Amino acid sequence: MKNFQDEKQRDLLINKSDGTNKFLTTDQGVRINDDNNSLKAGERGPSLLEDFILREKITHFDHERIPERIVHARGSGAHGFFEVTNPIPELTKAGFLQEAGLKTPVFARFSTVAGSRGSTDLARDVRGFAVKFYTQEGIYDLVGNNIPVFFIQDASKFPDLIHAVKPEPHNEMPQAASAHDTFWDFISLMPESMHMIMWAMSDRAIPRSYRMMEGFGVHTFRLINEAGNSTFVKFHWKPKLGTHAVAWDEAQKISGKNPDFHREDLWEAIEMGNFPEWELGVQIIPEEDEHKYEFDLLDPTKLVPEELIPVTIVGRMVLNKNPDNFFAETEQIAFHPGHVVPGIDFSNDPLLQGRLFSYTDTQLSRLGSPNFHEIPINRSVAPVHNNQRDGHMRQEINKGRVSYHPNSLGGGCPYQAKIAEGGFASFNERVDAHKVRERSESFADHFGQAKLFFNSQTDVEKSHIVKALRFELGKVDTAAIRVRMLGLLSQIDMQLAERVSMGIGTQVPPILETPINHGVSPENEMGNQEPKTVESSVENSDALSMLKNPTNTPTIASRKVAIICSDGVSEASVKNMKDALLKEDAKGLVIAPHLGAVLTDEDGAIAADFSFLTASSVLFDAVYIPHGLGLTALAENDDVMEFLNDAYKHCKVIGANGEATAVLSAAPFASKISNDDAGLVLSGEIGTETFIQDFINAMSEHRFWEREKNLYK
Ligand code: HDD
Repeated sequence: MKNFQDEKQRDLLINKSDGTNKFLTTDQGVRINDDNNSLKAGERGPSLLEDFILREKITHFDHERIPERIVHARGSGAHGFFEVTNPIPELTKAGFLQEAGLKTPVFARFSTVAGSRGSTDLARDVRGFAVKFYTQEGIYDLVGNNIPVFFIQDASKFPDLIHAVKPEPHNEMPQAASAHDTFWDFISLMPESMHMIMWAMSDRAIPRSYRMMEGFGVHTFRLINEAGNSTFVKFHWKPKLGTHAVAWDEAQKISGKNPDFHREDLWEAIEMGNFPEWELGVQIIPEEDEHKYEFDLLDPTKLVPEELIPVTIVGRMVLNKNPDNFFAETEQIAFHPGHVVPGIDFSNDPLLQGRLFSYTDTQLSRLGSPNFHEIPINRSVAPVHNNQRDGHMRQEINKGRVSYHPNSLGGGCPYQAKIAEGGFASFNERVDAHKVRERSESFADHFGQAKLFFNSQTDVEKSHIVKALRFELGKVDTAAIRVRMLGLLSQIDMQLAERVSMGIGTQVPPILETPINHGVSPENEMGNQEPKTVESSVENSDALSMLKNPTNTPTIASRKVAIICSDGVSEASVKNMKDALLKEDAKGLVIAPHLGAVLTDEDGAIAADFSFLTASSVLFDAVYIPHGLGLTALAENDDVMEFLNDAYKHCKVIGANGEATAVLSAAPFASKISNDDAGLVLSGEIGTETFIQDFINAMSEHRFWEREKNLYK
C-alpha cells in the first residue's frame, strides 16, 4: 500500500484548468476577439443569429444550475487526509486502516439539513458530516451527522420527516427552520423521535464552527477482518478544538450579519494554516454481544453510551486545502453510505438499508447521469474497469468490442477478483425469516435514552433545551400540537415539560395525547406497539454534554477577538494583545467608529479592520477594550454599547484594562455584573502580561454561561 503524496494524487483527482496567461476561447477552443459586443447588423441594428459566440455563452449560462440536494443542500467542504494512528487489522481488512502512518486523501462536506442552498449557516438544525475517503481499494464514504442518533427508525418515514420540516408547501415558509406547525405536528405523532429532539433542541444544533463539532456514523456498521469475522462498530469523529456552540440569540443575529459564518470560518481557518482536525474513533461491539444491551444496536434512535463501550481512537483527519471551485467540488461531490470497501459492511438497521437505495437514486436527478462517478471529485483513485457503458456525459472512452461478462473475445476481461485478491464479498450473515412489515419489539423504547441525554446535561444546557422548545413550540399555531408535544416531553422529564409549558401558555396534559402509530398496520390502525420506557443502564454520560465533554481541551487557536479602538488608544495595549493572540494562533481585529486609521497615544496609527457598521460582536469570540480611549465618546456611542451588550449577553469574555474599565460602567448590563464572573477580565493596570494571560485563559473556556442566571431571572 503506497502512502498518499498530497498534491500529486490530488491533481490526479481534479481536472484543473487555469486561465492565467491564456487566450479567451469558445468551448470549441476558438480564440475570441471581442467578448463585449454581440454581432449586429450595423452598430445600432438587430443581433444576428449567426453569432455562435453569443449563443454558446448564453446557452451555457442558461443551464448553469443543477437541482440542489433534496436535503443537506447548504454545505461547505474541504480537502485533507486521514492518517492511521492505531491500526486495527484484527478487526478489519480495510487497507486504509492497516498501517500506522498510512495516509488516505479525503474530502469532507459539512451541511445543514433543512435549508436551501442559499440559506443561513446558523439555522437550528442537525449538521451533516460526510467524509469521502479516496482509498487504494476504492471509495469509502462515511456519511454521518453531528448527532449520534436520528429522528426515525425506518427509512420509509424519511420523506415524511423531510416534507414536515421543509418550508410548508402552500406558502414556502419558513426557510431553514423547524419552528413551524408541520414539523411539530409530525414529531408530536412520532414518539420515536424524542431522543433526537433532545439533541436537536440542545446547543449541538447551533455549533460555533464546523471545526468544533463531533461527527457520528449514526448506524451500527460492521467491520470484517481477513478471516471473514464480523464485529459491530459505531464511528465517532472527535474535534481537536473541542465541541462548542453559540447562543440561540447569537445564532439568529449571525444569520442576518453573516449567513456564511460557518463557511467563512472553515475557509479562513484553512487559508490561515489552522487546519481543522478530528480523531476518528470506533466503539467495538463483538457479534456475540448483539443482544446484550437494553437497546437494539439496529435502532438508529439509540446510541451506545461511552460508559458501556469506550471509543478507541484509530486515526486522525486533517483538512488542509480549500476547494479550487465550489461547484466542481463541494456541489458535485456525491456521497453514499453504500460506498464501502472490503472490510466494512452494513448492519440490518432499517434506516441504513433504505439509505443504501436513496443516495445513488438522488444523484441521477441531481447530477443528471449514471456517470456521476466520473466527475473529478467523485473519481476513485483505484482503477475502474467494468462493463457499464454509455449514458449522458460519458467521459471514459472504453476501447474494444467487449462490454459483457463472461466473454471469450476479450479474454474474459475485466475479470473478477477473488476475496484474497481484494474482491468485495458481503458478510455471510445467516437470514431465515418471514417477510413482514413490522417493527421489532426491541425498537419500542422511545424515552429511555431521551431521559439519559437530558439527565446528562448541566443546568445551563437543560435551560437552553427548555428555551429552544419554548421558541420552537411558541411558533406553532395549532394548540393541539403543543399539547401533544408537552405530553411527550412529560414522558422524558416532568419538570422539563412544565418549564416548557410555562413559556408557551399551554398546560401539560394529564395523559399522553399522542396516538401511537408505531409501525401502523391495517389490522391495527393505531399501531401494533405501545411505546415503552426502558431505563438506561447508564444514568449519566458526560460524553453527551457539550460542557462536560471530556474531549474539550482548553485552546484559543483560530478564535477571533474584537479590539475596540478609537483615537487616543494606547498603541502598546493593542500591540501586546495582538502579539499574544497570534502566539496562540488566534487573531485580534480592530473595530473603530470608522474605517481608516485610528490615531494612537504614540502619534502612530492603527488600521481599522472593521467599523461598528461593518462588524458586530456576534462575529467574534471575545472583546478587548484597550487602555487610553476617548472614553466619554465611546460610552455615548450606541453602537459600542450594543456591541458590548451582545458580547455580555452571549456570555463571551470581555477584557478591559486601564481607563477602559470605565467604559463597562456605562454599559446597559453594568448593574447585573457579578463579582465572580470570570468572563470579565478587568485590570486597573495597563496591558500587563498577567492581564493578557488571564484574558487568554478565560477565552479558552469558550463561554461563561453561568452569567445567564443573572440576566434571566
Ligand atoms: Fe441522508 C444527503 C446524512 C438518513 C437520503 N444525508 C445526506 C448528507 C448527509 C446525510 C450528511 C449530505 C451529504 C453531502 O454532503 O452531500 N442521512 C444522513 C444521516 C442519516 C440520513 C446521518 C441517518 C442516520 N438520508 C437518510 C435517509 C434517507 C436519506 C433515511 C432516505 C431514505 N440523504 C438522502 C439523500 C441525500 C442525503 C436524498 C440528499 C443529497 C444526497 O443524498 O446526495 O439521498
